[in-house]
Amino acid sequence: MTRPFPEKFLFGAATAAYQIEGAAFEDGRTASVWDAFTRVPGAVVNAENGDVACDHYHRYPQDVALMKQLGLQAYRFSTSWSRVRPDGGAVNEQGLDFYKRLVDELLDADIVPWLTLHHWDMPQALEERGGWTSRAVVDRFVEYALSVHDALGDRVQHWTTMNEPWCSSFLSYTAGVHAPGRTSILDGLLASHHLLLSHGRAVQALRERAPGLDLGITLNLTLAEPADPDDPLDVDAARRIDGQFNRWFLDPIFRGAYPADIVRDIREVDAEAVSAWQDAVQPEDLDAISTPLDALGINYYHGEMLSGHPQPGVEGNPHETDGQERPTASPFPSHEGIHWVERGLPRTDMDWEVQPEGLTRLLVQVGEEYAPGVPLYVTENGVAYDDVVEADGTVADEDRAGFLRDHLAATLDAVEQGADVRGYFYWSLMDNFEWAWGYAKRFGIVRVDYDTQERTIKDSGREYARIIAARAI
Ligand code: IFM
Repeated sequence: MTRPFPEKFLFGAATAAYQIEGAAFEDGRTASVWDAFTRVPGAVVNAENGDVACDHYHRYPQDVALMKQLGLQAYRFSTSWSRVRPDGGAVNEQGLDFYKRLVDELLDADIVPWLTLHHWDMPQALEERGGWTSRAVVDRFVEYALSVHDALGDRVQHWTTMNEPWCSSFLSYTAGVHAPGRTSILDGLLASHHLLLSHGRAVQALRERAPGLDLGITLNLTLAEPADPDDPLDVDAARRIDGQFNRWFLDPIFRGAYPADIVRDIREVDAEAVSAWQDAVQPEDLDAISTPLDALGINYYHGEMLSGHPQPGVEGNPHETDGQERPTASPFPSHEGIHWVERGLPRTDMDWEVQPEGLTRLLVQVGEEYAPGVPLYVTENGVAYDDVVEADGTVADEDRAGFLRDHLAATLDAVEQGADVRGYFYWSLMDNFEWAWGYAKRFGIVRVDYDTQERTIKDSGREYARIIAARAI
């Protein structure tokens, strides 16, 4: 029996500027934090970088044609701050022209452009002035947002301020796993606050200028479950991960306050950092951060099971990457006594568990507890597997096709349980630069041969095209 999707449900795919564009120093673009970080020895597998990536900057017409061939209704992409405002300074018209050409191409193909302003690639010049730990960056971000709106506001309806601020704060400034590679609890806390404040201020500025836009943010969320719901230590471990990963962002955005239990936990670890962070949070900041939204994007890759008891044979956690050879730290300021449990689920090439029903529960819970009345979108969900290219050039990735089907079905389950989910974007349209992993991990439904830049639609892409055409699973 096939199950239909709601009439207006949007099927799309997602990418991000640094991961696909290449042309890193063309037409006026200058370095972003990722151009700098990829030059740090041991930061990225095989010392790879996004200088060329998928060469999308030059090949975007071909890529939009592929989207059309797949039947995609929407395309989620990000603009590069360093292209639009090199070094965080004056507007670079040549940089904006690229996005005008891309959006025109999408609209000509009847594909809805879904624009993200920050997918982690802040100009390096701003990082050298403090980066996200500096309050001054908030005004720079709002200026940047408005200049992108100047160029595209007449043609783009859906605007996302930030992609996954947990990654651009704690993974980047506390764990040192992502650019700029700092390992400080205070820096992570400050970065998270300034990312959220920039989000809120940008929403206010864009809404004041153009009241009809759809404005939102994309958060990466997890489903943190205690191994034994009757064991207080397990319950507490799950509370702490849910708090540091999900609620640290959901609470200020939807409730206007940081979660007090997590502030208390982090104070136990680093009281000075918490005091300095509290000094940086001004009373009116939370009003801006909790400005009402038109959409919430949720990125879901996996859930996790936590325990307060040591788990022999289980090391690390699914939020760290072992792609790096340089020193890194835990992204969770309060991590002592938290243990991840091996529960026997299948795993991806990133070593992440495959748990589609977790997506259903997450969507229903977040919709009910945080965002009643706010449309939800799955803005990323996808999987890296080690693809095999057949002699005829095809990629028979039945594992990825299965992952896609199962997660689309899980999304539909959430809709049927009352969650207001309006769309799904597969990550990613094409194989690309997977941050600390370089090109070693392939998430695409389109294969990219990085030697020739040839694109090949994988079997998973064909499966997605069939589902989109049928609007049913
Ligand atoms: O590639 C990333 C993307 O940039 C942000 N979300 C997770 C993806 C897979 O790791």
